Amino acid sequence: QRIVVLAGGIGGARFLRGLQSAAPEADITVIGNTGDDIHLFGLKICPDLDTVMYTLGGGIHEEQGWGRAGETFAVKEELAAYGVEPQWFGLGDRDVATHLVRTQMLGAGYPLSAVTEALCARWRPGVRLLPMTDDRVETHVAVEEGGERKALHFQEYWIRLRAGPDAQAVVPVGADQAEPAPGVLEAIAEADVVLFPPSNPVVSIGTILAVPGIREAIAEAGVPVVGLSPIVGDAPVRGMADKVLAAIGVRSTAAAVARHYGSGLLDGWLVDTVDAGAVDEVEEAGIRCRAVPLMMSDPEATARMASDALALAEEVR
Ligand code: GDP
Ligand code: FO1
Ligand code: CA
Repeated sequence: QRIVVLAGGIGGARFLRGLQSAAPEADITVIGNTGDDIHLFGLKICPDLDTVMYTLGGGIHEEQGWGRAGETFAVKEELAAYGVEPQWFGLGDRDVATHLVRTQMLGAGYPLSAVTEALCARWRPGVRLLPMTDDRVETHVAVEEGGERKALHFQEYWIRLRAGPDAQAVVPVGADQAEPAPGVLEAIAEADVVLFPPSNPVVSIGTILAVPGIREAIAEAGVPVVGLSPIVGDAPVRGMADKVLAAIGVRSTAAAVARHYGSGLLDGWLVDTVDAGAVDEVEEAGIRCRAVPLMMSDPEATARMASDALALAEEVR
């Protein structure tokens, strides 16, 4: 079975681990979000690709959900001693090696997709990990700070401001000019099922869908498209999905997120059992819906979520 998964960072990566254990024989292609990418200190950093690669490859800091296990921050401290900005970004020593290899290969002319494949040769994530695009896309968030409207890089909004101020707009800068990376459209066309893990609907999956051609390819693939809600009990399980959903005028409910994707894209949607009351609203929108436990509290619970998503895909096929 060929499964395509659109993934952000933590939510996507943890779900993928469950999917691998629920469907060990499946051939999984991950289309990763690169809108969170940032250039700092001359380095190209791809947080969501790295989160998927480290999580599936056994190098992730488990409790934190991002960055390397056993991380130290000598480089960050030395940079701070020079007084160079920004100091809000947690640049880990082990993680730096990944950014150095990536930046060096990009400088030598390799596209990000080839670089990601080279990094994965070490981590062996057990999936084919493709960036959504080889082109530069950076998500920016418009906020009002001190009476002034400014656009910040998503990482600055999330890490420095902890998503405190309301987001007035979210813009995947460069997405409209980007092309899907090699293999992305082919993987979608050859898929037996497409899954949306409980990743952020705006700055993870929304950004991937903003690359021209990807949304259309999914809608036209003619295979079940099933998603899992990242919103449980009218709030994100973690992160700032509520803030970025508000910026695009979508309420933070499991049903509102399903309707935002729409029946033109989604065939099936899983909500958590606490949101069982939302099932009718989702089905009225033309999307088959089931309520099942959606907390990725341990590997077994996560694997059950993946099985439930695959079962719903068979139901709507
Ligand atoms: P990020 O890039 O690291 O922010 O990760 P993703 O975009 O892949 O996923 C973030 C989303 O995952 C957030 O909106 C969370 O609400 C959601 N999430 C995290 N853990 C869980 C969980 O255990 N269950 C569900 N249903 N959603 C989760
Ligand atoms: N998240 C933080 O909250 N603080 C950090 O300093 C930080 C550094 C960082 C470095 C590399 C990386 O791959 C991820 C990192 N993250 C950090 C996580 C990242 O900001 C976000 O969780 C995702 O981009 C949100 O999708
Ligand atoms: Ca992300």
